Amino acid sequence: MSKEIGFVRSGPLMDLHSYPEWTRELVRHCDAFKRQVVEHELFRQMRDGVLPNAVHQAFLRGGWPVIEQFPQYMAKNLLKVRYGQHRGHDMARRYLIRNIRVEQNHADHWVQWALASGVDIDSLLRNPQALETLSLSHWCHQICERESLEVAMAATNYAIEGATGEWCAAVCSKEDYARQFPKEKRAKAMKWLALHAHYDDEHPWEALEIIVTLVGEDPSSRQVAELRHAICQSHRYMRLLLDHYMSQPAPEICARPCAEPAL
Ligand code: HXD
Ligand code: FE
Repeated sequence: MSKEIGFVRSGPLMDLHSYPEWTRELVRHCDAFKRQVVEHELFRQMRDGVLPNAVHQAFLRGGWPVIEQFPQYMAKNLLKVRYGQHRGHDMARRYLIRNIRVEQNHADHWVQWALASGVDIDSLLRNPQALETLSLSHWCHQICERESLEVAMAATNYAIEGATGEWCAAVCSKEDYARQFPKEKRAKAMKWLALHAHYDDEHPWEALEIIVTLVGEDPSSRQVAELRHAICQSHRYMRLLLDHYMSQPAPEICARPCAEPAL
C-alpha cells in the first residue's frame, strides 16, 4: 500500500525554517561534526596556500576512491526507488538520475585537479590507499547497500556533499590557493573546487528535502536517530581521512606484495 503524501515544503529550499522542527534539531546536532570537517587544519592550510606538497598530493590520491565511486553509491540508491510509490521516491528518482550524470564530469575535473597538482595519475588510479582513506568509501558502500533510501541519501548526498560544498567554499574564499597554479592552468585545476564551492549549491538541500519527504512530518525517534547516526558517521569518516593525511604524509605505496604476518 502506498504511503500518504506527507511533508510538502512551502518555504524556500535553502532555508531550514521550511522544514519540520525535528529536521532543524537534526541539522543543528550534526553541524558540530560537519564543522570538524569544514574547519579542518588540512583545508585551512590548503586555503592559505601553505599545505605541504606531499600532503596535498596524498589527499588528492586518497580522496579519489570516493570521487570515483560516488555515482555508484547513487546507483545503489536508485535501485531502491519505485516509480509512483511515493512522492519522495519520484523526487529521488529524478535527483539521482540527473546527478549521476553530473558526477561523471566531476570525476574528470578531480583528475584534472590532481594532474595540475603534480599527482601521478597512474598511482592515483592503481595504488592501494591507506585504510583510513578507504574507510570512507567502504562506509558509503555499506550504508547504500544495506540501509533505506533516506538513510543512505542522508549519509552521502546530504552529509558528504553538504560538508564538501562548505570546505570548497572555504578553500576558494581567498586567492592564495588558486594562485599556486600557473595562470594558464588555473581554471582547469580549480574547476572541481569551484563547482562544489557555489554558495547556492542546492544539491544537499534537495537531498534534505527528499529525505524529509520520505520520512514525513512526524518520523519515529528511531528513524531520526538512524538519520542522525548516518550523517554524523559520514562526517567522522571524512575527518578520519583528513586527520590521517595531516599526521602521516609518508608514502603509502606498497612496493611489494604485503608479506603474510608472522604467526
Ligand atoms: C573529503 C574527501 C574529506 C572526499 C570528498 C568527497 C566529495 C564528494 C563530492 C561528490 O559530489 C562527488 C564528486 O566527485 O564530485
Ligand atoms: Fe560532485
